[in-house]
Amino acid sequence: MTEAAQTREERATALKGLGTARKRVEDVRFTQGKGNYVDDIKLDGMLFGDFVRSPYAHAKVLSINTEAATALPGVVAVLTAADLEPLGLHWMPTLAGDKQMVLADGKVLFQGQEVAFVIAEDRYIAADAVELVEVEYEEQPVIVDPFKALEPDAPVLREDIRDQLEGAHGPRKHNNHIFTWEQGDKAATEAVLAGADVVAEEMVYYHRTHPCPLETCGCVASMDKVNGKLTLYGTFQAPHAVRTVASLISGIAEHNIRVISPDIGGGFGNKVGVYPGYICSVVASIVTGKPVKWVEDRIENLTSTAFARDYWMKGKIAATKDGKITGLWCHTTADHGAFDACADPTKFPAGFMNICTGSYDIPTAYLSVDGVYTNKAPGGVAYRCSFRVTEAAYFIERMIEVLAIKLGMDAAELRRINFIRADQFPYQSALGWEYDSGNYHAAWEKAMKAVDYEGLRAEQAKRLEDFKAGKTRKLMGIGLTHFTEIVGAGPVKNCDILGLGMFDSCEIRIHPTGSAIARLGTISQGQGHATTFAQILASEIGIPADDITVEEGDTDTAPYGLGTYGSRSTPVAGAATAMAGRKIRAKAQMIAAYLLEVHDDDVEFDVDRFVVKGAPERFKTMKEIAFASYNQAIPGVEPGLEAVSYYDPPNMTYPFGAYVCVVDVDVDTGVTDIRQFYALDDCGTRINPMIIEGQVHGGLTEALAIAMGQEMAYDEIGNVKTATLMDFFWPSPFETPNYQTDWTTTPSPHHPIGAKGVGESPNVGGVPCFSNAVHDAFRPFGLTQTNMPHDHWRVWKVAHDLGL
Ligand code: PCD
Repeated sequence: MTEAAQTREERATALKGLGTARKRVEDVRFTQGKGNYVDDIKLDGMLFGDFVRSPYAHAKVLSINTEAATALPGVVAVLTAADLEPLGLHWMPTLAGDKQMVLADGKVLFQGQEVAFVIAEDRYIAADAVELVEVEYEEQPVIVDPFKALEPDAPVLREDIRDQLEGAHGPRKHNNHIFTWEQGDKAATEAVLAGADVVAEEMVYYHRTHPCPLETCGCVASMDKVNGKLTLYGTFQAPHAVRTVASLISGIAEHNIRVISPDIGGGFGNKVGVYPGYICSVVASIVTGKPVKWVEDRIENLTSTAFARDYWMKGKIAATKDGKITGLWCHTTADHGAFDACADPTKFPAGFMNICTGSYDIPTAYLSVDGVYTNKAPGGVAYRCSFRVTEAAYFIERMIEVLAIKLGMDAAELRRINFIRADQFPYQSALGWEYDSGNYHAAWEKAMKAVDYEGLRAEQAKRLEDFKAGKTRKLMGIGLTHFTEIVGAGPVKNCDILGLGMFDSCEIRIHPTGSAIARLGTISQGQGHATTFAQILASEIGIPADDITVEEGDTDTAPYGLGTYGSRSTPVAGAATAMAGRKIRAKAQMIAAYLLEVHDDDVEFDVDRFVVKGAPERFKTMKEIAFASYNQAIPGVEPGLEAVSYYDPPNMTYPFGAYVCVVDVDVDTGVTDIRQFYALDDCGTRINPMIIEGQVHGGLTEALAIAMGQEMAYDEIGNVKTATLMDFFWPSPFETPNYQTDWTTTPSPHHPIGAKGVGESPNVGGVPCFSNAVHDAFRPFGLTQTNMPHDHWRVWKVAHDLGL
């Protein structure tokens, strides 16, 4: 069909723009095994690095003997802290303003800590040489419990900062204390608690877990000594930030460093931070003059890279006797492990934990967080959550349930009467956020109707009767959650990492024949950015998504950006994409008007062209305009059609959702069967419904993992008990239930296309929903709170302890 014969709808469909379930362009290579991951990179003469790691959680390092290892044929060098010290690289700064040993400097502070780095001709020789390095340790008392860490006579973990009373986030009150962070009005909240009709109080623990991406962390460092250029390929979620940090700590000028994130096999926050492996690979490449590859194995990934959660959240929630919440109080003890390497914006040492008032109109609130050192791995990343939002959502959604129990109320009704109303947006929360938009009541009613909530409760009551009559040994639980996320860090005035403001970027070049390339400061790890960002542009500039290449992850070509995590790509880089598109469109409008010999204001954009107002037969398509821009552009106007946008969002976006989970719990075996899971998500304008559905499925499955079995467990001397996938629960299709997905659409008022993030939402809402379902099954027998993960043993134990 010729272009002229197409209807307006046909032209719009051909663009595959916003709202289209466009197939993922990335999957052509992924499904054929043609992805290009770090471990696929093979450079001439490349060497391999491998770590000697500490078997102890806390020990002095008395000596390191590398002789036998160095003597092994094929071994090129063995690096220890003593080798890095002259370069000032035996310690490195962390993202949280602390510092971390790159290689053990006199002592080790967690099991799996990096002690020496072996460089060899191949991976296997390196592994053999690791075994030959002899390290003499002297064991020290181990602390795995953050409360014990703060006891007056607790052993001092961080000798390097002993008696330093000032930390990166204010005063330290103990040698194992990192910071105190306070938000809200303490006195007012305490007054509300003191005068309330009802106060429910609970300790809510969100256990330590790990993002555990399918592909572990790794890099290839290649120092070209002739040209003075360092190329660093790696599994980086924030390639530009890595370049800047690499320049600052190595002294190599930033223009001489090129960082490339190739395809990444899942990030989930694990690949935001900087690890000793990167530093050691760079040093090794500089020392040997050859490229050096380092790729972790699974045990290394689980035991030494960024963990998630480990928050002890003590809560008090006050309400009137008919259930109107009047105040919320929370004190969190945050176990940050041996070094404070949490990846949070600088001003937020406990991330966005202050979103813990959730979806509710809570007039008065107070939050304090104490960060504590223990003998565990450092990290503290937002595992599919925007900087501790998952902890916050779990906390408030458990506290709502606890309050419902105390009030003897239905938990759905308690939520309903406390939701922020649609007419209250933009809503100012008691802990300092301005929620951009929402319609919680509408989402909730839709969810309740979809699952036939009343019907479920009736069925549950009948089941309970049968249970009590001895006719069944299975209880039924109904889990509810209404969550509010905060994603899209963030306004530069509030959010920075190491002083780098958290804006993001997009640069577009339209080629003469009307196709285009867009480059962004973000980096996909499986999310499908090459598919969705092209869709945003297609709708903005009228060029089919199929004709737009989206490129990310090469700092030599992409505009500076802060990377992909915290569901920030759509809210920030997605906005930059739309804004850059609008710049293109503005210039295209001038060119079209010039070519059509009318005033700029007399043409209007229509899907894929500019038409003369009132004369639709007179138009110039974007294809024609693109060509003209390289040829007969307006006299005095520079040729070409390019634009760049660096977008500093005015606010974050606040996606939300209403989830319901139905579980059958076998009290004799502790086996849980997720019968139904309904997830309604509102992420504002939806770019690609199919990708959103995939994101929700993935996030819910990670939520299932966390709530029902996944944990980083330590014994009392700091041994990691879950260091392999035999012990660390990773759900397969066998354990994964069916998900019913649904949506409402409440656009963000400040985002150019009204979109909010969605990638993390299902994890943030999913964890409390699964957990609430298990708790709900036992509610009639007096259970108010039990710790996740709800694996079979723990569930059986709850039933057993309740005398069932
Ligand atoms: N979207 C649409 N629409 C809307 C929104 C969104 O469509 N409205 C889509 C987009 O475009 C993309 C996705 O979806 O594609 C997502 O998005 P977002 O939300 O914005 O996000 P981003 O930024 O992109 O990403 C991030 C996220 C996160 S954060 C995480 S964890 C995870 C998620 O993402 N990760 C991952 N998802 C995923 N997927 C995959 N496949 N892989 C991975 O790795 Mo963090 O903080 O890092 O923890």
